[in-house]
Amino acid sequence: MRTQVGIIGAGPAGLLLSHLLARAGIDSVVLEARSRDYVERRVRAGVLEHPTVELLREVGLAERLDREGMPHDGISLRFDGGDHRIDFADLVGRGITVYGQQEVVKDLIAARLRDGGDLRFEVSDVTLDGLADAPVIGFTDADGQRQELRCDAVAGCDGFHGISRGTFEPQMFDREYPYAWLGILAKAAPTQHELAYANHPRGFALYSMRSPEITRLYLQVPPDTDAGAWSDARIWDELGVRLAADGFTLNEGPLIEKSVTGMRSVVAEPMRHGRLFLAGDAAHIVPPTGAKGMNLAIADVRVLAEALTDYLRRGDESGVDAYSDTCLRRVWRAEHFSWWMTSMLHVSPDTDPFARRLQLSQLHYTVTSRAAATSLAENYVGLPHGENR
Ligand code: RFL
Ligand code: PHB
Repeated sequence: MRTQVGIIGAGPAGLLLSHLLARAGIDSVVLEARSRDYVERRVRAGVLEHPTVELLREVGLAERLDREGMPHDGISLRFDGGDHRIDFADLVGRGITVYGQQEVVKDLIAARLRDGGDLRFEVSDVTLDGLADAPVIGFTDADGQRQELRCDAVAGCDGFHGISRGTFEPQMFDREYPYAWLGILAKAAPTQHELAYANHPRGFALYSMRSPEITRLYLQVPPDTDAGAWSDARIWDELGVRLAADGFTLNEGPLIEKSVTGMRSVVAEPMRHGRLFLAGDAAHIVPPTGAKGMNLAIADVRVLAEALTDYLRRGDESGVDAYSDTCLRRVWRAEHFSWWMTSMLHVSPDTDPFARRLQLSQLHYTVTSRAAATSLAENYVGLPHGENR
């Protein structure tokens, strides 16, 4: 088999890359380890930055997003018994959209299949060879047949636990945090329209949602927590305590999902090795506090699609040569923002009284200084694509 770009992984990065390349007349094949059903149900991110939404609109992927996505003009920071709104619309004139990652993935799969895209699910034993000049991807297809896919370039969009990054030795930068998030989806109508990030002496909590009927909530827990050890009643009690604010009520309901997510920051440099290009979680991880992971994956593949198009159409290598540096500037900005939000909002045994006073000072400053609030707002809604900072 032959294609121009072999894409490993059908998450937001791999699927969107395939769509953007197809629009530019470039062929690709997407190889995914899981089933279509699995990737369409995997519950993850929920916040789309403004530049992400604009891009999805520009490339014809926003029909359902514009109907079902929930535009938000702000968030609130809850601490010291007070609830403080950060008004994105007023501060930066842009907002975010709450729309589940699995909805983005469903829309992308539907669009690729409608356009005749080649998506192979349930492949296994993926191998990469010839990355210096003539890439060959080996894989076992869903019927158990061994296959070889020759291509001009490979996009490693296989997430944090994929195989692409392991084919070379990028320099790794990382931080682990002494906590994790216990996330739940509840069949309960949200009682407020916007997200609330709470810093409570007992730990962080986040109030989010997926639809007018579904609430999405998170609790900071110790890193080795077994989700099963938390009964539904204990989760609701703890959420009630940490999210408490004047006039706020928590609607309880049956839990549809319950899982624990580790928190880490990781960057691999460079994001390119010969004809292999890493994108999304395969190259970098952020803790979820800044809601940046999926948005970064999308920003990467926008840059990569343009670079590969110039290279494969006209032999112009300037874009592929600049790919890693271009992406890493945005990646490190998001790494900083996510680390900053995480450090400001979580309380752990490492948070000594000095660190606690610093957190509260930073929170008070952020909600009372227009300059500080604007900095949070412009990072949260997403810096414009193509701006290098
Ligand atoms: P993905 O989505 O992990 O997709 C990688 C795909 O590659 C497949 N794969 C392989 N396929 C073939 N062969 C192999 N050897 C393979 N190995 C792996 C996998 O099955 C998978 O389908 O990576 P991608 O596309 O880079 O997308 C990144 C995002 O998924 C991720 O950054 C976000 O979900 C992070 N994230 C959030 N991001 C946001 O922008 N906003 C948020 O609000 C937000 N909240 C979150 C989050 C992630 C969370 N979890 C569970 C990690 C909240 C949570 C709880
Ligand atoms: C979510 O709704 O899943 C969500 C929202 C904001 C975050 C992380 C996750 O920072």
